[in-house]
Amino acid sequence: MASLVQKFPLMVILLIGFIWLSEGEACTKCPQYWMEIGEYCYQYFGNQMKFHDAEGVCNRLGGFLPSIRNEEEGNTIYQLWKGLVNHPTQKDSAYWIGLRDTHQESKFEWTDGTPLEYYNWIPGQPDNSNGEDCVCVRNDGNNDDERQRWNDMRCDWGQAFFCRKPLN
Ligand SMILES: [Ca+2]
Ligand SMILES: [Ca+2]
Repeated sequence: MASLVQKFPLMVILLIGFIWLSEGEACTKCPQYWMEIGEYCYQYFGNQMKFHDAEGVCNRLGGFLPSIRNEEEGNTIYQLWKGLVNHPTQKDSAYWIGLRDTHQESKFEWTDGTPLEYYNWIPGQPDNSNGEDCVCVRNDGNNDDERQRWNDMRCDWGQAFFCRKPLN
């Protein structure tokens, strides 16, 4: 290596510069343990947590529980989840999304401030049964389209979740 440095000093300087630049570029990607999909970084937390605790974890990491703006986005998250768990057809075994009506009953809002313009409720939901104010994907149905529909449930129920933050 020493003789290489003597023979090709410029090459060594260029190589070091290239490594430095590549690492600089890595800062525009998702951090370690986050998955990059489209404009966002996702991290999955399989340990079940209450809704507000899960949202708190995401906030501390610079993100939110995911909002879902359209069918494609909902499906992206669902497919990601399905690829991560080993019981993908187990009913009720799904994940929180960042939707809740804790401020005013029946007025659902996304925690990240996204306007609520798309819904994918299970028929008959939300039913506010026993004061349900937080929304999850229920994983109940005969196919992927049905399993990624939403149910309001009690916020103090434990669920797995994703955190999401924008790629920047
Ligand atoms: Ca409610
Ligand atoms: Ca419900």
